[in-house]
Amino acid sequence: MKRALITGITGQDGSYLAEFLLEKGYEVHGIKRRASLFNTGRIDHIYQDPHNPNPKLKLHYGDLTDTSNLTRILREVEPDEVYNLGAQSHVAVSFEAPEYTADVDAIGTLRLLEAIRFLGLEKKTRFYQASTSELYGLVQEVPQRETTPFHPRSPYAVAKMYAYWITVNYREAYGIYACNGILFNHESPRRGETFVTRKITRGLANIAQGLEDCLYMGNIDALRDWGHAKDYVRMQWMMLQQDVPEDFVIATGVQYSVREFIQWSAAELGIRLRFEGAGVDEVAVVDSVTSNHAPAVKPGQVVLRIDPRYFRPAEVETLLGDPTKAKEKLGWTPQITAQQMCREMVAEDLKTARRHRLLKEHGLDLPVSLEG
Ligand code: NDP
Ligand code: GDR
Repeated sequence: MKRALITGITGQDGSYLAEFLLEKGYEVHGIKRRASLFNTGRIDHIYQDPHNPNPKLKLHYGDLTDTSNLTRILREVEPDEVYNLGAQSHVAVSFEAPEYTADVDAIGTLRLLEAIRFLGLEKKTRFYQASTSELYGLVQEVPQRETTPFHPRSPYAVAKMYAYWITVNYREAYGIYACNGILFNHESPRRGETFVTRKITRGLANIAQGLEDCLYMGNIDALRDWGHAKDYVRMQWMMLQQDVPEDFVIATGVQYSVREFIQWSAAELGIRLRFEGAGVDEVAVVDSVTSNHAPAVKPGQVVLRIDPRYFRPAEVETLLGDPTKAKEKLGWTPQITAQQMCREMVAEDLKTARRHRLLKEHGLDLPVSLEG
């Protein structure tokens, strides 16, 4: 039986990857951070009681900033495969916490690779690094592929650029089977609530149910190549099953704007929107409501405004990936379109919003965080 270690197992991708590897018969180990609240909501459904004599999923307390902890866990687990998904993964937050982001995302990757080397696991342990389309930043070529030059535009992307190259370096210098997956944006109902797609689907579902009044957004003309996290974790595993380690772009090859994603989400709720005004004064107004998903919404209501707080000091305006190499060499193609994913996300957020509305109607109010 193969053993895998996942950093970031409590995150969006970590949870889908853990499910995927368990189904493949792996023993899965994950690193979770100590927090003052439970932070395992995304993996509770696959959690196994530690009193079980032979659990297939084991969690270890740890942190990518803690070298001795990472080294001890690697020594105990001796994994066949390490998936380094742990990161301070929010681009906007990285402008506010640049040093921490570098420590976790850049040096954290070095710590893991160096621990593999220090423990003499170079020939046993395969390493996957969660690299990102943010490396392309100010794009030099359209669409972006493995050979497109990098121009990172945030402390997050600069930290991930170090992680990318240290992964390549340990492959070249020490013969470690180490690969970068250069993944374009991927989402799901488990996406963190402050990333743009989930902020939109959750925010509009809450507005539809009367739990919030208005959604405040940043640059809604940004263009992204959005896929589904389920499709992308399959590819993370495939990359570690080859004879020779290589880096791959993972994308759908189709691009949409944040504005389009807003329109789709509203349409799923039976709301037709029209945009009025320009720049920071632009708003989205309800044109009509055609379903019972949105009982709290009325024509003429302003449901979205622009708030410059959500603009970034340096923006990545457009990203579009070319997944040809992944298709040709690994036979990978994404199965879920951005529109299908949007439908799934809205449906899940609407379910939650309905539950919250019912609780509220019965005097059992739950706080709905407006932070985005
Ligand atoms: P999430 O933000 O959902 O998950 C990040 C994970 O990292 C969480 O488990 C988080 O723990 C953990 N983490 C954060 N800081 C530390 C730390 N100091 N030590 C250990 N663990 C830590 O990200 P995603 O699942 O979306 O992304 C997975 C990886 O892929 C990330 O590295 C991200 O940068 C990268 N990526 C993501 C893309 C996407 O579109 N989703 C695209 C390209 C790359 P906790 O739950 O406690 O916060
Ligand atoms: P991104 O994802 O920065 O691409 O990084 P995010 O969803 O945060 O932003 C996408 C685009 O939407 C614009 N935007 C807003 N973004 C947020 N979060 N909130 C807003 O209110 C808002 N309004 C407009 C952004 O400016 C941006 O252009 C994600 C993360 O998962 C990274 O970890 C990963 O590496 C990259 O995708 C690929």
